[in-house]
Amino acid sequence: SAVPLLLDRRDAWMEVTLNRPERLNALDATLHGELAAALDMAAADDCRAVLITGAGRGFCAGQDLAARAFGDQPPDLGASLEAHYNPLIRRIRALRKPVICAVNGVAAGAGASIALACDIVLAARSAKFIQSFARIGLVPDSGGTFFLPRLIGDARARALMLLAEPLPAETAAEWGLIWKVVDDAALMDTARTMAAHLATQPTQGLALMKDAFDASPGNSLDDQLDLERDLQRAAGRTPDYREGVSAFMEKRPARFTGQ
Ligand code: T3D
Repeated sequence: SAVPLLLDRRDAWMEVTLNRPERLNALDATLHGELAAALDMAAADDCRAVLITGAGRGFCAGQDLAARAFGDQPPDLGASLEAHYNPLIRRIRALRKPVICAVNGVAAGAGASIALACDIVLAARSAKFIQSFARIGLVPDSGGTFFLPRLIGDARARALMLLAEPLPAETAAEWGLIWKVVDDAALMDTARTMAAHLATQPTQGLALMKDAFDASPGNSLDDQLDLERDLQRAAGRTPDYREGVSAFMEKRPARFTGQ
């Protein structure tokens, strides 16, 4: 399709749609460029939540392998990760607002890793997650070997990656890989309702919460307690905290500004 990425600014949140449906939204250099620009825009914009999804029957089939047909020289995939995949994952993780992923269909290779990098993953009941790297002789990338064992444990993560077997969305939810499975027809409504809700919430506090989760895997309990102290100090200084307490005391809904 002509436009490989669709960007839709809704009320207070942004919807990003991978749009190469004929290739199951596989990533080529152009799509990578557009995705980077879109995420930079989402970061700079005053929107308060981001929703990432895919057009058509797939979410994302990872690297576009048609762009990898090589002659005498093998491509430098390290350079590709440096240039595209690592910055993409870092951009998603660095967003100071909640990121929802609506996995509308198959998520394979780096496509699965992109979903796992998001804060809350919803998947259509028909969706599948495939750690397809082993099928083509590669290693999982885009943070897959970081996220997967942390989410579902080493035994399941290793087997999924070594076997490259598809994991149905229902099992992914049972295992704690994702937040919830939703009927296919209800996926986008559910995801958009969630994005709209999160966009009314105390955005700074949510961003600080993400900082706590990001640091947790590498921290001792003592370090994490110290970090929670620092983050809580910052949260306690936000106008939204003041509003949250006032609203509670006045028995009315809070009107958070995201500040
Ligand atoms: O290279 C680097 O920079 C290193 C970074 C690597 C990161 C990675 O993501 S490596 C992993 C790359 N991805 C894959 O290996 C997945 C390849 N795709 C598949 O295995 C299958 O397509 C799926 C299991 C995802 C879905 O299968 P199915 O049967 O539902 O669909 P299909 O018929 O295979 O695909 C539909 C079309 O999309 C088809 O085109 P056609 O025949 O209708 O013209 C297929 O070729 C195309 N397509 C699907 N995935 C890719 C793709 N074209 C290019 N690249 C793809 N990754």
